[in-house]
Amino acid sequence: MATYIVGDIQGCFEGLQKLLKKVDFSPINDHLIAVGDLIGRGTQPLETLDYLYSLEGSFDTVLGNHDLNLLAIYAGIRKVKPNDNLDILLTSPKLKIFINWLRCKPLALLADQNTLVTHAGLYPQWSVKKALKVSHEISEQLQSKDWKEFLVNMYGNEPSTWKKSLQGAARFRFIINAMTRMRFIENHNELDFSCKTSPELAPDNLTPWFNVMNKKLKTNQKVVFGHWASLNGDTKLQQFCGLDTGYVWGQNMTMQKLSSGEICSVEYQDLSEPVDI
Ligand SMILES: [Mn+2]
Repeated sequence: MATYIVGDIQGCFEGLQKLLKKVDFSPINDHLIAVGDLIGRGTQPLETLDYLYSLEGSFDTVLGNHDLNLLAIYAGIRKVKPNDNLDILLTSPKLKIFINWLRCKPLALLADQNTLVTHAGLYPQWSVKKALKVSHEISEQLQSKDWKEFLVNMYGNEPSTWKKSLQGAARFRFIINAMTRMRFIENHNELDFSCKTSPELAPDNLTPWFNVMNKKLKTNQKVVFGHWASLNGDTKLQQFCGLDTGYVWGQNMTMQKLSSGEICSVEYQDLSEPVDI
């Protein structure tokens, strides 16, 4: 039995299948964990959710910004954009099943005792335990009967800094932003959402979240995350493993075997291009 953690799938079902085949994934014996953004921009969101849902107890995921966006579209809060490529999913009779299934997924989970999985990463002022605790606060809201009203207040970039005293919509918004949208930190603890480049190309005042000292993270703990395609998985630090390698942008889809840390990738193949025979 092996556990694999897969980077952003973003509705790229063919890529996911190629990757699972490459590691000889067995839904009966193995376990798959996703870093979120199961759908979003890729052309096969329905096939992707259908397959992952069918894995039942062999699959876990955290929620990414695109997954939350789907919930917001379903709730009537967000309008669907053409490049979301969600039409086929939004008109599926199975949509409600997938929505209720996603509402039960957390923002953070433990893949093993020392490995935290979140979509964007771990806010430098939080311990692993704290991330799990605040993730639970959001799950309570997403699973409540008022979940649609809750999502109305999800969008926005403020507050940019965590305070224990944050309450209500501001508190929830910060938690969701830190877990699903974070890349760079400014002035030690402020979330920045303006920059999406690789760290090398970023302005000097911005620091990747994993390069900000986290005094609460123990040396034997690891964080596995996605979301940041232009980082291409390269944190240069053993403790932080980025798995979004931009498959939906024509690059690679990447998976890590949890027990060994071994990385496996497949390259994007444009299915609309003619194949040489
Ligand atoms: Mn994302």
